[in-house]
Amino acid sequence: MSVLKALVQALGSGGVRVVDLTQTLSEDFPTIVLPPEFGPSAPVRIERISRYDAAGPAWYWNNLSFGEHTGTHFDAPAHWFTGRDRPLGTVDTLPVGHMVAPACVIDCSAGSAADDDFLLTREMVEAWEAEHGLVPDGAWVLMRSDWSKRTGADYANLRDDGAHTPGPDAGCIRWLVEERGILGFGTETIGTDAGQGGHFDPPFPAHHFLHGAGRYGLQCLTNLHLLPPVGAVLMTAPLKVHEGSGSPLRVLAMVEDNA
Ligand code: 23J
Ligand code: MN
Repeated sequence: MSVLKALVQALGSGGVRVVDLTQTLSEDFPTIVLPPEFGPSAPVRIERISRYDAAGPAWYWNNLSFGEHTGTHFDAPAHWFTGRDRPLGTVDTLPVGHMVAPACVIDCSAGSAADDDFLLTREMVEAWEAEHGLVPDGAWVLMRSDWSKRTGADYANLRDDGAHTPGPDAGCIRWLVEERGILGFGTETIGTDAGQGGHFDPPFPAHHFLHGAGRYGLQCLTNLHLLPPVGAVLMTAPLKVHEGSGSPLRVLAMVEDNA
């Protein structure tokens, strides 16, 4: 049987399920907060045009506005200075073949529950590999922190000295990019970098190394606890915005029940 016929059949029978890894884009979902000397991201705004009323008796629609890096969103290589000269580095030019790719899920939920500043290290990924096999070339690595289960101020977790959220350390993300050839790195938190990543060397190492190598980021993911450590396939198509550095998107995972 053809691969696509088999897939359609498995989707119909429930052998393959589609899991939504996307947070609802709403006005109260937290937006990244940078130090005040930097330009701020606009928040999400959903402005009613009409809803079966005088402004439109038979139709409902809204005007949307938001920063490119709001809600569950995609970071393109051009987002960071290290990726500024990458060919096909903006969301309108990305190779669409990269938008369907396998995912490895590393469970950091226990460490993240014990320490808001938990850092994923190369050694932890190597321990994961000893159990599940090497991270394959061209895969997403998703850091499960269960951060998506937090609500309100606990999600951004801002203190006087900035955000306190988990992420990869510099050596880990560099190694994943250079030695494992990952397609990208995804988190449940507001950044692909830890909340304190601006103080790392180099600053924001996930942005630095991923985008410098033409790789991608995903942030504000949810439902990572529903994915197996290996075997899920992600569909990640950002909006085709002219020269966009990233965009909110729907992130879907296909998961095989008896994988
Ligand atoms: C701009 C500046 C620093 C960071 C970010 C954006 C993000 O985390 C993002 O959403 O890409 S760290
Ligand atoms: Mn971003």
